[in-house]
This record gives sequence, C-alpha cells and structure tokens, in this order.
Amino acid sequence: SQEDLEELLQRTQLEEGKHTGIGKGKNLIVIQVEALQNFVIDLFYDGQEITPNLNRLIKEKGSLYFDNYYQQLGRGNTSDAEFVTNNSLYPSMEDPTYVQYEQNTFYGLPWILRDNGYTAWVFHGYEKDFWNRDKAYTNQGFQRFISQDDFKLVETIGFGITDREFFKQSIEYLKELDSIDDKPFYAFMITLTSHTPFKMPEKYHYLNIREEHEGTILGDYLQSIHYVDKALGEFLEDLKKAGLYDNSVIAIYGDHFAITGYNPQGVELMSEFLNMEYDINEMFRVPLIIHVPDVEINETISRIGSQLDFLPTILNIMGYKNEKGIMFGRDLLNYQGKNFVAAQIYVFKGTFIDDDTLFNMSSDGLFENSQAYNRKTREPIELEKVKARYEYIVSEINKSNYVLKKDLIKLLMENQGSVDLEDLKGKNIPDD
Ligand code: GP9
Repeated sequence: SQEDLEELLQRTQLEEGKHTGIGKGKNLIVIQVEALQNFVIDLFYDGQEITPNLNRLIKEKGSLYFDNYYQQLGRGNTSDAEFVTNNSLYPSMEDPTYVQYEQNTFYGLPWILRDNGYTAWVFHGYEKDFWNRDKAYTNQGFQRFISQDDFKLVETIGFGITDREFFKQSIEYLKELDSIDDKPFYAFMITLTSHTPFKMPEKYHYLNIREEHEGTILGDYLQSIHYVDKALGEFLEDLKKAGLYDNSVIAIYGDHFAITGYNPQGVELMSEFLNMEYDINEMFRVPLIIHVPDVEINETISRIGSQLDFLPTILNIMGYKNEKGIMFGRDLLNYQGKNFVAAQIYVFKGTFIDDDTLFNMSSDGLFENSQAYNRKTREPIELEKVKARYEYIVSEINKSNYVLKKDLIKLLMENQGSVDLEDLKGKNIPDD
C-alpha cells in the first residue's frame, strides 16, 4: 500500500547515532567469502586454530564482529548474497535475481558511494558470465568487473584461480583503482576456493584431521576454510604493504552455508561435532567482521541480523545516506526495534529466526501445522504468540517482491522519490 511505501522510504532515511560516519572518506573493501560459516570462528580443532587470521582481525582495534549474522539467499545462491548485501532487498524465489531483474534500476551500495565521489569495482576470479554477473553488474552500479579474463591462471583449485592468487593479483588492480582521480574507492571482492566439495590438493592439507573426519565433508571443509583464512591473512598484509590498509574500511562475511541441510550425513556429522542439533540457527549463520582504521572501538554485536542489514549498517559507518532507493534492512548499530531473519531457501516461506524465536513454516504452507521454539532453550512456543510476527515477515518479503516486479526504484528515481501506487495497478504484474 501507499502507507507501506511511505514507511519504507522513512526506514531508508537512517537515523544518526552510534558509530555514524567513523569510516567517512575512507576506501571500502568488502570481501564476500565463499561458504564461510560462523562456527569456524575461534574454533580450535585438536588444538589447531582454524581461522587464526580472522580471529586476529576480530580482536584488533577498530573491529566490529557480528556473531548472530545470517545468510539471505533465494534462487541465485552466491549471487544472491552479493545482491542482498549491496541492495538490502530480498532475493527472488523464481529465478536468480541477477537474471530475472538484470534490467531493473537499482540504487545500492555502488551507486550510493559513486554519488559520494567513489569509484566502484567488483572482483571475482571465475568466468564473467556465471550467474549473469557481467550483465547484472552494470545496473548494480559497478564501473568495472575484474573477472577471470583479467587474472593469470597460474594456480587453480576447483572452479578456478586460487584465492591466494586472486588476492595477490588483485593488489595491482587495487593500486590502479586507488590512483583514479584522487577518489576513494569501493572494491567488492568475491572469493572462490572454499566452494563445495571442499577438496584441496594434498599440499594444502595444513591440518591434522582425525580419522573419523578424514575424507568427510567436515574434514574437507576445515582444510579448505583454513587455507582461505591463510590467503586472507596474506592479503591483509599485502594491503598494509601497499599502503591501503590504514585508509580502508574492510568488511568480510560469508556468503552462505557450506554444510547444508540437503546433505543428511553432513547434518548428522555436524550435530555430533558441535554437540547440538545442527539446524538452520547454526547452518545459516555466517560471520560479519567490519574493520575501521584509526578508531578506538572493538565490539562483538550479538543482536540478530542478516545480509539484508548490511547496506544500512555500512552506510551508517561510512556516513552516507541512501537518498534515492529503498532498503528493507536495518542498521544493526542503531535500530532500536526487534530485528529478524526471514529464511527463504531450504525452508518454507515464512520461516524466521529472531533473538528469541525459531519458527519453522510447515511444508504444506499451513501456519497451524508449523512449529515455533524458544531459540535458546528449544522449548515449544504457542503458535498464536508468533502469528503476528510471521504475518509481518511474509508481508515484508511480498513488499520487496513488489519493488522488484514493478521496478519501483526506477519510478522513484524518475519521480524524485514520490510514486502513487494506484497508478501502477494492473500494470504488467500481480499486486501481491
Ligand atoms: C562461482 C561462485 C560459486 O562464480 O560464485 O557460486 P555458488 O555455486 O556458490 O552459488
């Protein structure tokens, strides 16, 4: 409704508050790490630290670590994590958003930073047309895509160039980007090596894996993510050497789960390993770390959030406003209300997680057959108690779909932020 639109436009106008503008004028490097789950953070496996470099970064002055942060995928997997992170809109459940809405107008992070004097490039070492990235990136606002064609494939694992080489060779491109017209830059970097099935060449088996985990998805994943952590650690050092570290805000997060519910043996293994039921509460959780140079802060933020909340959160830190678009997410540092994660894949529409509740929508689509639990104790909760919340969450997803289907951001931008939704009725799409 028109009221919903007004509320969303209001929501998009972030309130100033905690940490507003602490990254202003700095470069922004956002690294989306393939299949990085949160359970590996601070994990010691038989005394071996799985992610020493990420753990060190979390403890560094200037770091914020979000430990209850969740994936928000639709049909486009990794590319949806990118899309949601940059746009704060829900992904489509019909087709990959980068395909279905390639031609839409967007006003997400690359555009907002460009309007504030930045240059925005995107880096990924695989074939440029995978997930339709090469076409979709234009309307996302990226000015250049450094893809497989721009790297020397001196070493490959699985899909392609190793993360170590990807980062090493990217330094030269970052220097080039940094030299453009004295402008700050936004670099969005997407890694590759820790892609399922996580098989690493023998020489990169740095960890001693117990016999019971040898050759299992868990054992292979730990080897693979440990390698990625090493590559990330080297990259952070290389950024320092290139003089970029002290002038860049760096955000690192996982795109999505590695050991998924589609793999029952993996779930069993994880439940045993973590000594708790490995359900979506853990399966969908990915870390988010944001490091801001030159500030005396260090915090772990445990309130719940998802990739939908990245854009408002980073805009607050960078000190820029979204003056033309629509964001569904919340600034995790300043929003006072109760936040939630609306899960869309693997589960049924309406499934959500919030600070207290885990709600599993029934596969037959009937609310009364669903299940709700206390997120911490796993005691069942009366369905009536979560009904209003469930309905609100479904309406949020529907509103976001409407924005995409009507290409509403285009209309808003053409009409200086005011659109009469009555005028759109019956045009091209259903009004759900
Ligand atoms: C390929 C990579 C993998 O370019 O991003 O995507 P995924 O299969 O994880 O969605």
